[in-house]
Amino acid sequence: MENKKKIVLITGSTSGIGEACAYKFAAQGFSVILNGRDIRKLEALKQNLVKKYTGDVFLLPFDIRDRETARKAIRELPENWQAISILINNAGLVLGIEKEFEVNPDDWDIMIDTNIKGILSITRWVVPGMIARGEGHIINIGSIAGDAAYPGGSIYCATKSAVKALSDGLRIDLVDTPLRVTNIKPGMVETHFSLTRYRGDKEKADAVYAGVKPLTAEDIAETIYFAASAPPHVQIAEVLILPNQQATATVVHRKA
Ligand code: 8X3
Repeated sequence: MENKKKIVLITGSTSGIGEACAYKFAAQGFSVILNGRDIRKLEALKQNLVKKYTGDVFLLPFDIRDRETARKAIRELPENWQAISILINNAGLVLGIEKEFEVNPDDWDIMIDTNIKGILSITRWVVPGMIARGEGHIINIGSIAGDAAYPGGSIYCATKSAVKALSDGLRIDLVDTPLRVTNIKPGMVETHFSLTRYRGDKEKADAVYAGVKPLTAEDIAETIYFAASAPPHVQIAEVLILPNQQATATVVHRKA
């Protein structure tokens, strides 16, 4: 059966911004391809989406660091799932707050391979099809961390700086096509982000948001949907989105 609805592929969709995008786009009538590492979480998300929106959901369970699996998974999508209109490169993470010269090299690899090479490989396998179909929008989740380094964030900030360069470079490479590229740069968003950074230490993770009303994953999904639903001649290149109490990555007003 031909898939008539527009298709969105979301990486890292089992939590946070990715999961909020899955709900938002399914609610708007999109067919959704969900990528993530945890098959049980993907199945649960699929069930909820189908129940709530009777939507079409296809699961792509793999780690985006696994380039060959990513290539095969995209290439072997069923025919009615191949015409991806929107790619949301969301999967990404931060580990630790050590100084640059103290970070465990294994953590460099996890952050660089996920946040940079993961985006590169999914983009590499999805964009040629978009060009052939003459339609597509690549939405990368960058960060305020890509605008300037901050203490304890050296490697993560470098990866998000790379996301900006990759988004700008891709926009240049696609300027003679109908495709669009958007870099979404959130500040503080309350998701698993800080819990992962502090390796499960909830007290430290909660302290990041103390006295602040942070953004929610849903706030970011709304912004992403706004960029995705803009008229075809409008390319929202970048959005820096912060809580009202945040001015820069390090200037935050905390209420007692
Ligand atoms: C998330 C924002 O400032 O915590 O990317 O790095 S920040």
